Amino acid sequence: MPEAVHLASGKVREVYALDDDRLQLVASDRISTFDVILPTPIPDKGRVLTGMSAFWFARTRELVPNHLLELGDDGRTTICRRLEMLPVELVVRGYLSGSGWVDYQASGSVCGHALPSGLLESERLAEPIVTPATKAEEGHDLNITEVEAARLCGANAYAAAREAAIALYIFASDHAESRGIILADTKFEFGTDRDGVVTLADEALTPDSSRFWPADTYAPGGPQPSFDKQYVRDFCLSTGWDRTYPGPDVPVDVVAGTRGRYIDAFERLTEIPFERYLSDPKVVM
Ligand code: PZK
Repeated sequence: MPEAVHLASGKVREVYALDDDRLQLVASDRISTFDVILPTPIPDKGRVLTGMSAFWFARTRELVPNHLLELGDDGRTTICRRLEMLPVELVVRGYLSGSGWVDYQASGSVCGHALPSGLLESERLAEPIVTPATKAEEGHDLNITEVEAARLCGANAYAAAREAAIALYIFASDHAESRGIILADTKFEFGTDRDGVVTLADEALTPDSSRFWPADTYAPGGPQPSFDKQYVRDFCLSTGWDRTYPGPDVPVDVVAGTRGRYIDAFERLTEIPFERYLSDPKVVM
């Protein structure tokens, strides 16, 4: 293998260039809660997310072109096509939660989408909306309107990305719902390839880029528990932690419970035993 050149670090992932055309994304086992990386990793979390993302890329490749080329044998490495990234991310929201709920309460709309009055927190929307955001290097992404996003990306590229994002959300949320998981919202990043084709990139439809809620306890009118992170969030808050850096060390039982939730999400969504993924990551493709 030629030397991989480190390009960028995310909070929980690293990007390396393999050559002019290919990148390598490596997912760590780090976990963030309330936007703080905890000192204790969750074993196999990076593999779960890498495998889940590759599963969706493989199943949606006819719907939307994507950057996936190969998975590494370590299960945490994605080899992908190098694209020209669009300067915005696209969040598709099927439910009213997070910053969408905050903005709706303040203004009755979310990123320029006027919504009916009287909606509850976590309520399902009549149809999914696309709420773009600019990618902030540090701190929080800034929500923008679709008009602003079209100006930043070019109208044609933005239109293609928004249609792709909605199609992906409908496909994945239908699939997840049939397996007992609500995909409340999810963030996509797109790029253009050498021919100008808008192409799905980054990781997609994972718990780190989405809100996954257990369907069996769904109850609009308040916040919903996160399918994967709720144990670790509840533990962190139970220590009296003030949500600033550094977070608390996580005890072994909370680590094990959280790891189990990630693996449960993987197995429910893919219908592939996680042990099979570990012995051959390409089984998801
Ligand atoms: C690209 N990031 C975000 C930051 C990460 C990921 N296919 C691509 N082509 C060109 N650039 C990127 C991609 C992808 N995916 C994505 N940075 C560059 C990012 C930090 C860690 F894993």
